[in-house]
Amino acid sequence: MERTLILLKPDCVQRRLVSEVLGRFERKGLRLAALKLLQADKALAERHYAVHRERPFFPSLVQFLTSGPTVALVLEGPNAVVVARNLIGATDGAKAAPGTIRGDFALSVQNNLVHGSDSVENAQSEIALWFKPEELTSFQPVDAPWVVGS
Ligand code: IDP
Ligand code: MG
Repeated sequence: MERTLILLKPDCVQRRLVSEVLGRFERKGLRLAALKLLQADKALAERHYAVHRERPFFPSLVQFLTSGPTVALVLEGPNAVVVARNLIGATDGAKAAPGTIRGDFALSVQNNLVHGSDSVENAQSEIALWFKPEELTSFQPVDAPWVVGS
């Protein structure tokens, strides 16, 4: 069982696509372990995207992530990291495959609606960055034998 950090970025909230995007993860069978709406400050955005700090788009990216509220969530399930990344699609919305979240709703490389952790290791540090341990829950959905198999 894995956990991954998902951000519904400010463009997703502004465009009222939160329920659509969250619904795709839920319908896949991933389950919520944590969920909140918050305004990210510059320090949080810079830490979240620290790996990109030398890239030319970094200032614009930090500005974007702090430009409005973000929905942060933790999803749990078998192979949650790669499953979520596949649902999200390629970084550039204009090139992302139809059927993926970005392929269906994004046209921009920066304003691409959603973040998903790219490895189990990064998921753990990103979850710790956005959530306190007591904000995380774990439960067994009643339909788990039907979704995951036994
Ligand atoms: P990912 O979100 O698909 O993992 P990354 O390469 O990790 O993509 O980039 C992090 C975020 O930075 C992207 O989701 C996007 O918002 C932004 N970004 C990536 N490449 C560019 C670019 O070339 N110009 C502007 N923004 C970019
Ligand atoms: Mg990335």
